[in-house]
Amino acid sequence: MELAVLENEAKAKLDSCHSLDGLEQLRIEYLGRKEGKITHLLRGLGKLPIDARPEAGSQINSLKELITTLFSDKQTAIIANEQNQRLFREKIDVTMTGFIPQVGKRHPITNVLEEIVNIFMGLGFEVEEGPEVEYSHYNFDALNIPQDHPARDMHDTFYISDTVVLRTHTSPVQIRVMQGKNPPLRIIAPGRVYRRDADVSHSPMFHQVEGLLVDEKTTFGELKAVLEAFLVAMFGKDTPVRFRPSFFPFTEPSCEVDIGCVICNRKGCGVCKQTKWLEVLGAGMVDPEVFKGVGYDSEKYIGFAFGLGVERLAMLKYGIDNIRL
Ligand code: FA5
Repeated sequence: MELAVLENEAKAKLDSCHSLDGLEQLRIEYLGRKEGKITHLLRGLGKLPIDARPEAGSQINSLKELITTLFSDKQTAIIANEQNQRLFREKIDVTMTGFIPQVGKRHPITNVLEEIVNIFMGLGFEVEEGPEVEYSHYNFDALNIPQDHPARDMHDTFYISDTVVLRTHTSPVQIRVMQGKNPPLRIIAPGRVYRRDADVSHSPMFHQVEGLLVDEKTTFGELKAVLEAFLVAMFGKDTPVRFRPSFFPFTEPSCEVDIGCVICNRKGCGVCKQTKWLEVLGAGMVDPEVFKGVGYDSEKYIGFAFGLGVERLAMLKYGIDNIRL
Protein backbone atom coordinates (compact mmCIF):
# COMPACT_ATOMS: atom_id res chain seq x y z
CA MET A 1 0.00 0.00 0.00
CA GLU A 2 2.73 2.38 1.05
CA LEU A 3 4.68 1.53 -2.15
CA ALA A 4 1.72 2.25 -4.42
CA VAL A 5 1.27 5.69 -2.81
CA LEU A 6 4.97 6.41 -3.21
CA GLU A 7 4.88 5.30 -6.87
CA ASN A 8 1.88 7.52 -7.69
CA GLU A 9 3.35 10.45 -5.83
CA ALA A 10 6.71 10.10 -7.68
CA LYS A 11 4.95 9.79 -11.08
CA ALA A 12 2.86 12.93 -10.41
CA LYS A 13 5.93 14.92 -9.40
CA LEU A 14 7.86 13.71 -12.47
CA ASP A 15 4.98 14.74 -14.73
CA SER A 16 5.08 18.31 -13.48
CA CYS A 17 8.89 18.53 -13.60
CA HIS A 18 10.33 20.33 -16.65
CA SER A 19 13.93 21.12 -15.77
CA LEU A 20 17.12 19.17 -15.13
CA ASP A 21 17.57 21.03 -11.83
CA GLY A 22 14.07 20.03 -10.68
CA LEU A 23 14.74 16.45 -11.78
CA GLU A 24 17.92 16.35 -9.69
CA GLN A 25 15.94 17.53 -6.64
CA LEU A 26 13.42 14.72 -7.20
CA ARG A 27 16.20 12.16 -7.66
CA ILE A 28 17.65 13.14 -4.27
CA GLU A 29 14.15 13.02 -2.73
CA TYR A 30 13.48 9.43 -3.88
CA LEU A 31 16.81 7.81 -4.67
CA GLY A 32 19.29 9.91 -2.66
CA ARG A 33 21.77 7.78 -0.75
CA LYS A 34 21.16 9.44 2.62
CA GLU A 35 17.57 10.71 2.76
CA GLY A 36 15.98 9.18 -0.35
CA LYS A 37 12.50 7.82 0.32
CA ILE A 38 13.21 4.50 -1.43
CA THR A 39 16.64 4.20 0.15
CA HIS A 40 14.88 4.73 3.46
CA LEU A 41 12.45 1.86 2.72
CA LEU A 42 15.33 -0.46 1.81
CA ARG A 43 17.10 0.39 5.05
CA GLY A 44 13.86 -0.39 6.97
CA LEU A 45 13.82 -3.98 5.64
CA GLY A 46 15.93 -5.13 8.59
CA LYS A 47 13.12 -4.21 10.96
CA LEU A 48 10.63 -6.58 9.24
CA PRO A 49 10.15 -10.23 10.34
CA ILE A 50 12.67 -12.41 8.50
CA ASP A 51 10.08 -14.29 6.42
CA ALA A 52 8.47 -11.06 5.20
CA ARG A 53 11.79 -9.56 4.04
CA PRO A 54 12.27 -11.29 0.60
CA GLU A 55 8.81 -10.37 -0.64
CA ALA A 56 9.04 -6.77 0.63
CA GLY A 57 12.65 -6.44 -0.65
CA SER A 58 11.68 -7.57 -4.12
CA GLN A 59 8.70 -5.14 -4.23
CA ILE A 60 10.87 -2.20 -3.10
CA ASN A 61 13.60 -3.08 -5.64
CA SER A 62 10.99 -3.30 -8.42
CA LEU A 63 9.74 0.12 -7.44
CA LYS A 64 13.32 1.43 -7.35
CA GLU A 65 13.96 0.06 -10.85
CA LEU A 66 10.71 1.50 -12.16
CA ILE A 67 11.45 4.93 -10.72
CA THR A 68 15.05 4.84 -11.98
CA THR A 69 13.77 4.09 -15.49
CA LEU A 70 11.13 6.82 -15.27
CA PHE A 71 13.83 9.29 -14.15
CA SER A 72 16.14 8.38 -17.00
CA ASP A 73 13.27 8.66 -19.56
CA LYS A 74 12.31 12.01 -18.12
CA GLN A 75 15.92 13.21 -18.27
CA THR A 76 16.14 12.25 -21.98
CA ALA A 77 12.84 14.03 -22.65
CA ILE A 78 13.94 17.24 -20.85
CA ILE A 79 17.29 17.34 -22.71
CA ALA A 80 15.56 16.80 -26.08
CA ASN A 81 13.04 19.51 -25.27
CA GLU A 82 15.71 22.02 -24.24
CA GLN A 83 17.64 21.31 -27.42
CA ASN A 84 14.53 21.84 -29.56
CA GLN A 85 13.83 25.12 -27.84
CA ARG A 86 17.43 26.26 -28.40
CA LEU A 87 17.31 25.29 -32.07
CA PHE A 88 14.08 27.22 -32.44
CA ARG A 89 15.54 30.29 -30.71
CA GLU A 90 18.69 30.19 -32.84
CA LYS A 91 16.87 29.53 -36.10
CA ILE A 92 18.12 31.70 -39.02
CA ASP A 93 15.46 33.00 -41.32
CA VAL A 94 17.23 32.85 -44.67
CA THR A 95 14.31 34.59 -46.37
CA MET A 96 14.76 37.77 -44.29
CA THR A 97 16.04 40.77 -46.27
CA GLY A 98 19.61 41.56 -45.16
CA PHE A 99 21.41 44.88 -44.68
CA ILE A 100 22.77 46.39 -47.88
CA PRO A 101 26.40 47.28 -47.12
CA GLN A 102 27.52 50.80 -48.04
CA VAL A 103 29.91 50.58 -50.96
CA GLY A 104 32.59 53.22 -51.46
CA LYS A 105 33.10 54.98 -54.77
CA ARG A 106 36.26 56.01 -56.56
CA HIS A 107 37.23 59.64 -56.10
CA PRO A 108 36.85 61.80 -59.25
CA ILE A 109 40.55 62.73 -58.98
CA THR A 110 41.53 59.04 -59.04
CA ASN A 111 39.35 58.47 -62.11
CA VAL A 112 40.67 61.51 -63.97
CA LEU A 113 44.30 60.78 -63.05
CA GLU A 114 43.93 57.23 -64.32
CA GLU A 115 42.31 58.47 -67.53
CA ILE A 116 45.09 61.03 -68.13
CA VAL A 117 47.81 58.43 -67.53
CA ASN A 118 46.11 55.96 -69.88
CA ILE A 119 45.78 58.52 -72.68
CA PHE A 120 49.47 59.49 -72.48
CA MET A 121 50.59 55.87 -72.20
CA GLY A 122 48.67 55.32 -75.44
CA LEU A 123 50.79 58.12 -76.95
CA GLY A 124 53.99 56.32 -75.90
CA PHE A 125 54.78 58.16 -72.63
CA GLU A 126 56.24 56.31 -69.63
CA VAL A 127 55.31 57.10 -66.01
CA GLU A 128 57.94 58.54 -63.62
CA GLU A 129 57.66 59.77 -60.03
CA GLY A 130 59.46 62.26 -57.80
CA PRO A 131 59.36 63.30 -54.11
CA GLU A 132 56.70 65.68 -52.75
CA VAL A 133 59.20 67.05 -50.21
CA GLU A 134 61.76 68.51 -52.57
CA TYR A 135 65.00 70.49 -52.54
CA SER A 136 64.38 74.09 -53.62
CA HIS A 137 67.24 73.46 -56.05
CA TYR A 138 65.07 71.04 -58.07
CA ASN A 139 61.84 72.96 -57.54
CA PHE A 140 63.36 76.32 -58.61
CA ASP A 141 67.08 76.78 -59.40
CA ALA A 142 67.49 73.85 -61.81
CA LEU A 143 64.35 75.08 -63.61
CA ASN A 144 65.97 78.44 -64.28
CA ILE A 145 64.16 80.15 -61.39
CA PRO A 146 67.00 81.66 -59.30
CA GLN A 147 66.56 82.93 -55.72
CA ASP A 148 65.55 86.50 -56.62
CA HIS A 149 63.44 85.59 -59.65
CA PRO A 150 59.94 87.13 -59.49
CA ALA A 151 58.45 83.81 -60.65
CA ARG A 152 59.16 82.38 -57.16
CA ASP A 153 56.46 84.73 -55.78
CA MET A 154 53.89 83.22 -58.18
CA HIS A 155 54.31 79.87 -56.49
CA ASP A 156 53.49 80.84 -52.86
CA THR A 157 55.70 78.13 -51.49
CA PHE A 158 55.42 76.11 -48.27
CA TYR A 159 59.01 76.12 -46.95
CA ILE A 160 60.24 73.29 -44.72
CA SER A 161 63.70 74.86 -44.38
CA ASP A 162 65.76 77.33 -46.41
CA THR A 163 66.63 74.58 -48.88
CA VAL A 164 63.66 72.18 -48.64
CA VAL A 165 60.09 72.86 -49.82
CA LEU A 166 56.83 71.07 -50.51
CA ARG A 167 57.10 70.96 -54.29
CA THR A 168 54.97 73.65 -55.93
CA HIS A 169 54.72 71.82 -59.25
CA THR A 170 55.72 68.49 -60.82
CA SER A 171 58.37 70.17 -63.03
CA PRO A 172 61.28 69.17 -60.66
CA VAL A 173 60.66 65.57 -61.80
CA GLN A 174 61.82 66.72 -65.29
CA ILE A 175 65.25 67.52 -63.79
CA ARG A 176 65.50 64.28 -61.80
CA VAL A 177 64.62 62.21 -64.88
CA MET A 178 67.03 64.08 -67.19
CA GLN A 179 69.84 63.67 -64.64
CA GLY A 180 69.31 59.90 -64.66
CA LYS A 181 68.60 59.20 -68.33
CA ASN A 182 69.74 60.25 -71.77
CA PRO A 183 67.43 61.28 -74.64
CA PRO A 184 65.22 60.26 -76.33
CA LEU A 185 62.81 60.75 -73.42
CA ARG A 186 59.05 60.65 -73.36
CA ILE A 187 57.68 60.69 -69.81
CA ILE A 188 54.79 61.87 -67.67
CA ALA A 189 54.99 62.42 -63.91
CA PRO A 190 51.71 62.52 -61.98
CA GLY A 191 51.58 63.59 -58.32
CA ARG A 192 50.57 65.97 -55.54
CA VAL A 193 51.82 69.55 -55.36
CA TYR A 194 51.38 72.28 -52.73
CA ARG A 195 50.87 76.05 -52.79
CA ARG A 196 49.63 78.71 -50.37
CA ASP A 197 46.58 79.26 -52.53
CA ALA A 198 42.84 78.86 -51.83
CA ASP A 199 39.61 79.87 -53.59
CA VAL A 200 36.94 78.14 -55.73
CA SER A 201 39.48 77.10 -58.38
CA HIS A 202 42.69 77.00 -56.25
CA SER A 203 43.52 74.49 -53.55
CA PRO A 204 46.59 74.35 -51.24
CA MET A 205 47.15 70.73 -52.26
CA PHE A 206 46.36 69.69 -55.80
CA HIS A 207 47.55 67.28 -58.47
CA GLN A 208 49.54 67.89 -61.61
CA VAL A 209 50.70 65.66 -64.39
CA GLU A 210 54.01 66.74 -65.86
CA GLY A 211 54.95 65.79 -69.40
CA LEU A 212 58.40 65.89 -70.99
CA LEU A 213 59.59 64.86 -74.43
CA VAL A 214 63.23 65.29 -75.49
CA ASP A 215 64.66 64.19 -78.82
CA GLU A 216 66.92 65.45 -81.60
CA LYS A 217 63.99 66.85 -83.53
CA THR A 218 60.73 68.09 -82.13
CA THR A 219 58.60 71.17 -82.71
CA PHE A 220 56.06 73.40 -81.06
CA GLY A 221 53.60 71.97 -83.60
CA GLU A 222 54.15 68.51 -82.10
CA LEU A 223 53.55 69.86 -78.59
CA LYS A 224 50.28 71.37 -79.79
CA ALA A 225 49.30 68.13 -81.54
CA VAL A 226 50.00 66.03 -78.42
CA LEU A 227 48.01 68.38 -76.16
CA GLU A 228 45.11 68.58 -78.63
CA ALA A 229 45.05 64.79 -79.00
CA PHE A 230 44.94 64.55 -75.20
CA LEU A 231 42.14 67.11 -74.80
CA VAL A 232 40.03 65.54 -77.58
CA ALA A 233 40.44 62.09 -75.95
CA MET A 234 39.47 63.57 -72.59
CA PHE A 235 36.62 65.94 -73.52
CA GLY A 236 35.55 65.09 -77.07
CA LYS A 237 36.34 66.95 -80.29
CA ASP A 238 33.73 69.70 -79.88
CA THR A 239 35.20 71.11 -76.65
CA PRO A 240 36.44 74.70 -77.11
CA VAL A 241 40.21 74.85 -76.47
CA ARG A 242 42.53 77.86 -76.80
CA PHE A 243 46.32 78.26 -76.63
CA ARG A 244 47.54 81.55 -75.12
CA PRO A 245 51.13 82.86 -75.14
CA SER A 246 52.53 82.82 -71.63
CA PHE A 247 55.78 82.76 -69.67
CA PHE A 248 57.60 80.09 -67.67
CA PRO A 249 61.32 80.48 -66.84
CA PHE A 250 61.98 76.86 -67.89
CA THR A 251 60.28 76.95 -71.32
CA GLU A 252 60.67 79.27 -74.31
CA PRO A 253 58.33 79.91 -76.03
CA SER A 254 55.62 79.11 -73.47
CA CYS A 255 51.86 78.89 -73.58
CA GLU A 256 48.87 78.21 -71.40
CA VAL A 257 45.85 76.21 -72.49
CA ASP A 258 42.27 77.01 -71.50
CA ILE A 259 39.08 75.02 -71.94
CA GLY A 260 35.69 76.68 -72.41
CA CYS A 261 34.09 76.79 -68.94
CA VAL A 262 31.46 74.03 -68.77
CA ILE A 263 30.29 75.18 -65.33
CA CYS A 264 28.57 78.26 -66.86
CA ASN A 265 28.51 77.00 -70.46
CA ARG A 266 30.75 79.92 -71.41
CA LYS A 267 28.48 82.62 -70.01
CA GLY A 268 30.85 83.74 -67.24
CA CYS A 269 30.83 82.56 -63.61
CA GLY A 270 32.81 82.59 -60.36
CA VAL A 271 34.84 79.54 -61.33
CA CYS A 272 36.16 81.03 -64.60
CA LYS A 273 36.19 84.50 -62.99
CA GLN A 274 33.82 85.77 -65.71
CA THR A 275 36.42 84.97 -68.43
CA LYS A 276 34.40 82.00 -69.88
CA TRP A 277 37.64 79.98 -69.97
CA LEU A 278 39.37 77.81 -67.38
CA GLU A 279 43.14 77.43 -67.50
CA VAL A 280 44.06 73.75 -67.35
CA LEU A 281 47.74 73.54 -68.23
CA GLY A 282 51.01 75.32 -68.88
CA ALA A 283 53.48 74.20 -71.56
CA GLY A 284 56.38 75.18 -73.79
CA MET A 285 59.65 74.22 -75.47
CA VAL A 286 62.33 73.30 -72.89
CA ASP A 287 64.65 76.29 -72.30
CA PRO A 288 68.26 75.49 -73.38
CA GLU A 289 69.40 76.77 -69.93
CA VAL A 290 67.61 73.78 -68.33
CA PHE A 291 69.38 71.36 -70.69
CA LYS A 292 72.73 72.91 -69.84
CA GLY A 293 72.04 72.44 -66.10
CA VAL A 294 71.48 68.68 -66.50
CA GLY A 295 74.43 68.25 -68.90
CA TYR A 296 72.41 67.75 -72.09
CA ASP A 297 73.84 69.18 -75.32
CA SER A 298 71.43 72.06 -75.97
CA GLU A 299 72.60 72.35 -79.58
CA LYS A 300 71.74 68.71 -80.25
CA TYR A 301 68.55 68.18 -78.25
CA ILE A 302 65.23 69.92 -78.29
CA GLY A 303 62.21 69.16 -76.13
CA PHE A 304 58.80 70.21 -74.96
CA ALA A 305 57.15 70.02 -71.55
CA PHE A 306 53.72 70.59 -70.07
CA GLY A 307 52.03 70.58 -66.66
CA LEU A 308 48.33 69.73 -66.32
CA GLY A 309 46.10 70.73 -63.40
CA VAL A 310 44.20 67.53 -62.58
CA GLU A 311 41.54 69.12 -60.29
CA ARG A 312 40.66 71.65 -63.00
CA LEU A 313 40.18 68.85 -65.53
CA ALA A 314 38.06 66.88 -63.02
CA MET A 315 35.91 69.98 -62.33
CA LEU A 316 35.27 70.41 -66.06
CA LYS A 317 34.65 66.70 -66.61
CA TYR A 318 32.18 66.31 -63.73
CA GLY A 319 30.74 69.85 -63.67
CA ILE A 320 32.00 70.53 -60.11
CA ASP A 321 31.86 74.26 -59.41
CA ASN A 322 34.14 74.44 -56.36
CA ILE A 323 37.56 72.79 -56.09
CA ARG A 324 37.02 72.21 -52.34
CA LEU A 325 34.19 69.79 -53.15
C1 FA5 B 1 53.14 75.20 -63.58
O1 FA5 B 1 53.00 74.70 -62.43
C2 FA5 B 1 54.19 74.76 -64.52
N1 FA5 B 1 55.12 73.90 -63.81
C3 FA5 B 1 53.55 74.05 -65.68
C4 FA5 B 1 54.52 73.81 -66.81
C5 FA5 B 1 55.14 72.59 -66.88
C6 FA5 B 1 54.78 74.80 -67.73
C7 FA5 B 1 56.04 72.35 -67.92
C8 FA5 B 1 55.67 74.55 -68.76
C9 FA5 B 1 56.29 73.35 -68.86
P1 FA5 B 1 51.03 76.73 -63.35
O2 FA5 B 1 51.43 77.40 -62.10
O3 FA5 B 1 50.32 77.56 -64.36
O4 FA5 B 1 52.27 76.07 -64.10
O5 FA5 B 1 50.14 75.45 -62.99
C10 FA5 B 1 49.76 74.51 -63.96
C11 FA5 B 1 48.28 74.15 -63.80
O6 FA5 B 1 48.03 73.71 -62.46
C12 FA5 B 1 47.36 75.31 -64.00
O7 FA5 B 1 47.05 75.46 -65.36
C13 FA5 B 1 46.14 74.92 -63.21
O8 FA5 B 1 45.32 74.04 -63.98
C14 FA5 B 1 46.72 74.12 -62.08
N2 FA5 B 1 46.80 74.88 -60.83
C15 FA5 B 1 47.69 75.87 -60.50
N3 FA5 B 1 47.50 76.27 -59.25
C16 FA5 B 1 46.48 75.55 -58.75
C17 FA5 B 1 45.82 75.48 -57.48
N4 FA5 B 1 46.20 76.23 -56.45
N5 FA5 B 1 44.81 74.59 -57.33
C18 FA5 B 1 44.46 73.78 -58.34
N6 FA5 B 1 45.03 73.79 -59.55
C19 FA5 B 1 46.03 74.66 -59.76
